[in-house]
Amino acid sequence: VKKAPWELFDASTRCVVFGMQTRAVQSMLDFDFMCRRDTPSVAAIVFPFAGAHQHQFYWGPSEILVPVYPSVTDAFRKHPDADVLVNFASYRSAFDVSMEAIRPDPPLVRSVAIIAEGVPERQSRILIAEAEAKGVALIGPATVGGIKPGCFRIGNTAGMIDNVIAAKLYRPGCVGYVSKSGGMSNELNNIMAQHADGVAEGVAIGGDRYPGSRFIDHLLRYEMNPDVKMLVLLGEVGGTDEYEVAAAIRDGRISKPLVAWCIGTCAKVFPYEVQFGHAGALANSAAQTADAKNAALKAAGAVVPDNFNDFVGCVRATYQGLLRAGDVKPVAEVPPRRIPMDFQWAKQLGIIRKPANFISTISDDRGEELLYAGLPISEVVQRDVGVGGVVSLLWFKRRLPEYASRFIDIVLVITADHGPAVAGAHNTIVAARAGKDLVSSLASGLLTIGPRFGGALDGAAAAFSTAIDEGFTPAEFIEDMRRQRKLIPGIGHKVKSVHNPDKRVELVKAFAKEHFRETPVLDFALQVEALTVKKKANLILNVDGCIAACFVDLLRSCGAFTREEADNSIAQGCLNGLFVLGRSIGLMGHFLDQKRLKQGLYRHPTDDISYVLPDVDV
Ligand code: Q5B
Repeated sequence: VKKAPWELFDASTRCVVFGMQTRAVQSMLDFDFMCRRDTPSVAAIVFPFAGAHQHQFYWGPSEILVPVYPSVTDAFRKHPDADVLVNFASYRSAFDVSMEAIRPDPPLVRSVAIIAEGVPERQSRILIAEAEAKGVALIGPATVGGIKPGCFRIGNTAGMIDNVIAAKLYRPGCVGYVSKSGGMSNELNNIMAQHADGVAEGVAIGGDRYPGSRFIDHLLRYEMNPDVKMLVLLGEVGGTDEYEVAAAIRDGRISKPLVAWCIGTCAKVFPYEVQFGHAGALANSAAQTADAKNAALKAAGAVVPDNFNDFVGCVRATYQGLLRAGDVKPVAEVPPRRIPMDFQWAKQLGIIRKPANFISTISDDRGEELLYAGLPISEVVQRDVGVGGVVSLLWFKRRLPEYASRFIDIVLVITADHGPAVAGAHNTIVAARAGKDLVSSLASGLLTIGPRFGGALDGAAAAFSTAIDEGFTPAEFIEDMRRQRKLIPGIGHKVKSVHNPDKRVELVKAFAKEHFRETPVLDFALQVEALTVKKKANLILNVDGCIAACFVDLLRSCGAFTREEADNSIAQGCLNGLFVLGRSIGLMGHFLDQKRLKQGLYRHPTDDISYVLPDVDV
């Protein structure tokens, strides 16, 4: 599409955005929709770190897909209607990315906006020379870009949608402005909407010492543009570009009324040269001071206030003058198309709510720091609460007394492994030798945990505590279980017995006796054991039963739980969880061991299987 020489952007302008800047792209599309553009201004995105794909965005209330390409060249070749590159590359790659669009002959673009700050000045100068040679307009580096109401918005220029609406940027006014930065542009957008009829086009050239385009370049474009009736320049201390503008007024190249102000007049109160926020905002000579430049602009015929407070009055007076002279017609107000508010933003503003599908009360990763039951992770580490402390935070949502966390640590240590022969380890080993991965082999072992192997803790806790609560004697309890034809969970072991005591059980018992306030459930379980071992020496209180009994005593007596909370936690299955957690360590050990040993597929020896088949009459 042929554009007038002063026109960088119009209502059909399409661009390619470099960088996966999804928020900026959505802002541009929202602006387009609001301005009633027919087509989205973003034709494509370039993201070198992913293959070609499509990314979903909103077009007003509906959804659209914007193609993503791995290179600038690909994107422009696929979208010949795009002639602007909005370059969000970092200062490290902004040069190469821009060059990819400018260097070809003919260039792939008519204009490039470079957002990055800190682009090396040497690279900026090469870019400027190359762009000039190819007739490509540069905006930036170190800028938000610019905006042409009703037509095109570069990236995040003009900020959030509410700001765009407040500054009436969805429809053109008659003011063409130039400034250095996004903040200064925002100020101007607002002033032009309130004290004139709004912005026709605004460009922030960027705060570097070597901007890709200068004030004069844009002001001369605006001078040629019949839709621009009034010019505004908001410069700053540093550099001499404002003198070129003054010269253009003097020699008649700029004839439209120009309101100008260079900020930084306060620099003179400092006893030394002040470097303001932008790289170029430093007066290296008397001529580069804001005062000198304001004086030169005023002398040339620009409308220059005495101070920034009067700037607004100058804008208003100049616009009113144009109105009175009939050079400007009042703008017909057209309401912008409504952009649906994003859910997240509306929620942040507190104007909508919706029931959550999930509720989590144990951890939160949304803030600056991960929280475990409200405790920042750095505190968890600093206080050295150990794995036992983390279990108490994530399982019980509270910090337990130090001895309780230590007890959990001990339980995890003693349940971590019991050799390769036990049911769970056996299955992990078989799975590992069948070529399965760590997670599958671990799962195979874990899925073996059940009421006979390692998963008797919950049952033991329920059985012993109910017996006590209901006032059974140990003998009555054993008889009751026998009558129900149930084995007592937590009693009995395949290899451990009175004659071959389980050291793990001794350790758990000793700790509980030393640290717990009281141990009624453990005492009851030991009285049961005293009776069962009379029947058979292996009917000892086993590791599951001992941990379970002690844990009920802990939850009920440590003071961190009400009785109801303690009983609920037990009923919810937290005790088997202790064995699962501890034994996972050993199961993974067995998996790694088998892999290290490069053990082949396991096949059970047939001489170890008794084949007893039914007799069938053939
Ligand atoms: N009898 C553990 O059985 C075992 C009885 C009982 C009353 C009982 C058995 C049992 C309950 C479940 C339990 C956790 C299967 C065990 C663990 C982790 C581990 C594992 C490891 C690790 C052992 C012989 C006679 C029979 C039975 C009677 C047996 N248990 N009576 N209550 N609980 N316990 N599991 O040796 O008259 O002759 O018919 O199921 O707590 O898993 O290391 O291996 O860290 O990995 O096969 O420590 O006790 O004995 O079944 O031949 O029974 O005693 O009725 O009486 P056994 P059985 P009768 S810890």
